Amino acid sequence: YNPVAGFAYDKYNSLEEIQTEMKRLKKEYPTMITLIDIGQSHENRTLLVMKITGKRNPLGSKISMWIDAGIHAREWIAPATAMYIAHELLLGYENDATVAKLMDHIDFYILPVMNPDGYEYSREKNRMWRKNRSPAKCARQTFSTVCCSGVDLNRNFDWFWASTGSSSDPCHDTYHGSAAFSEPESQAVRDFLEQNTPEAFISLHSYSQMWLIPYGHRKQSYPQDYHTGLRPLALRATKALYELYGTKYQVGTGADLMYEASGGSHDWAKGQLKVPYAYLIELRPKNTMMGHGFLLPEREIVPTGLETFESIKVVADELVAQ
Ligand code: ING
Ligand code: ZN
Repeated sequence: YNPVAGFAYDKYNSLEEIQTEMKRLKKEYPTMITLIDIGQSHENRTLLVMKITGKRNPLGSKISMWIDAGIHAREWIAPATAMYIAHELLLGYENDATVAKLMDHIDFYILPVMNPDGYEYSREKNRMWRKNRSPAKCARQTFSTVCCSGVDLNRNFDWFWASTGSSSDPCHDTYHGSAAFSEPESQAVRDFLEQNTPEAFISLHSYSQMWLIPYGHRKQSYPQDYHTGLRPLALRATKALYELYGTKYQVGTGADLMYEASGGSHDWAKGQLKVPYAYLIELRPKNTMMGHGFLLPEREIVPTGLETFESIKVVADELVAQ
């Protein structure tokens, strides 16, 4: 964080820089922002949610949209995009009547870094780290014992937990944990969302340029409103995204487009919490870029933020229209 220049929205920032900026925004927009501490990580970092809302409240009781990012440590574009969305909302309230209207009707809850320990570990120790930093668990092998840390938080939610595309081996990148919601980070998100269930739930990941709809745990498994609600809205959202810079997104379930994987937060949000619109967005880039899919250049942060914001507005608009 540069005290003179301020927060760099076009750079990858540390957790501390991100949370310092959230506190600064709260000072700048005291009536529009509430900071909510929803829990701690294994290593006692704060899971800090920023509630952003308009100053006028035409509906009385508001609808809400949840956006989380950084559930996977190495997907750095996700926290950067979450911060950019917050920035666009706050600036838009003064300068853009469409954004102002959305904010007067909707409470936006943004958790920019859901896995703060993993995020810092990927910055300091291992750029390709994916999981959280839960203390090492040991597994006996034929001639030795191997101990590994970390649980894949996007396999730790209670939706067909431990059934597909996840591992019971603590050394694997998709280790699902010892039980559903075994981790403080997933528990905190569950507890908060059970008390504050939103009308839309969006989890930001990278990479692949895909807009994923529940359910991801099995091929050809869809909520009953998949064809009437979830998919048509996803197509409209990705069309708006495309119109800004021509960035193409595929739309479908993770199981149909990639692989089956159970315990995902978007599946749990739809299946268990009954959030009407639950999605997982795989941001830029499209391809591995010769093994560097997670290393999206910083010059793409702002364009990714802007095009993603176009799609978020479509979802928000649908909530208001209903
Ligand atoms: N991708 C998601 C993952 O958790 C996913 C996508 C979810 C695919 C559920 C299929 C089913 O594996 C990332 N970014 O890890
Ligand atoms: Zn991910």
